[in-house]
Amino acid sequence: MSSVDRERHIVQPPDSEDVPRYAGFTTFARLPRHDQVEHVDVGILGVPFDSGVSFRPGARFGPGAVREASRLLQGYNQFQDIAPFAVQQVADLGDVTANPFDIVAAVNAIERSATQYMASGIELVTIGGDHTIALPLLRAAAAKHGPVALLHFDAHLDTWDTYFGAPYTHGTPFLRAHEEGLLLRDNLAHVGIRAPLHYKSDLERDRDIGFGIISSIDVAEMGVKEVIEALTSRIGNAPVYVSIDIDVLDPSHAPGTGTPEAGGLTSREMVQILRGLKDFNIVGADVVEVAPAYDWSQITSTAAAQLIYELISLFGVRRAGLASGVGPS
Ligand SMILES: [Mn+2]
Repeated sequence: MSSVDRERHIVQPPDSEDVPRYAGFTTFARLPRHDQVEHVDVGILGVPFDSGVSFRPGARFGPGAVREASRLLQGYNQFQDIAPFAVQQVADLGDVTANPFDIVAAVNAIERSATQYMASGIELVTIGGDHTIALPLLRAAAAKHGPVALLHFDAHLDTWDTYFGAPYTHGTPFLRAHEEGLLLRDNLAHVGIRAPLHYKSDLERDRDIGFGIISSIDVAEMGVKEVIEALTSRIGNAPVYVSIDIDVLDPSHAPGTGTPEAGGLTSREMVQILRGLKDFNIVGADVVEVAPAYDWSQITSTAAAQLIYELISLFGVRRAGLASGVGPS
């Protein structure tokens, strides 16, 4: 047991020297389930829902695929010098039951579930599901923290208004979130944007909401360090929700997704950017749009599992810092 485990017992994944990582029940990173622990600091929540997609369906199978790929993860993150499963109780909360035939009912169910978890003090990292689910997750975050900053990694803006008249889709969550007053105005950033748009006015609407854009080309030209600096100056200490659409990655790094776009980030760039967010006040996060039917050899779900591991590590770095009296700068 870790020395950081002060008063209560922290249940960690089984040691891979004792139980091979391909054996046993499948939870994220072989973590305990919610009902196997007394307390949860960071919860991994699945949302198998993809009724909001505009192109290839299949992200409803994302949580299962990402959990399966996450079996290979280990307990020590050398790049953050943190043992993310030892300094905090991380558990798999299972899946939200989201109605596949009624999007509004699904959105409300996700909101209810996330709100309860957050109210009980659990920091959520959610596995999608399509990007529709970011709206109810932002509602839950804003219910606890007030309007939040948003750091959004995606090939697409996701600030469109409607599709075929439908307001709740995977291309519209952040316009809805803005309309509902869930977002701060001056602390919104997209990273990795590159997809062709419907109209030039898509960019104007996006700018009116308050978003700044770091395109995938900007990432290549600026380099990761400069991207982190730009995000730090835009978001600062505001409570920030991090939403990662796996299609931010190039299709060579994430083929298993619903709306792939050429010219994206590498998984190395994406991991490196996340590692640079140590001083951010993250209040929740998701990784969405993994659609395993289009994946090859778990390329996409392996990347998604690693990104979730980095997010859990960020919570761990902050928690370890707070425990030792060294708060975020
Ligand atoms: Mn998206």
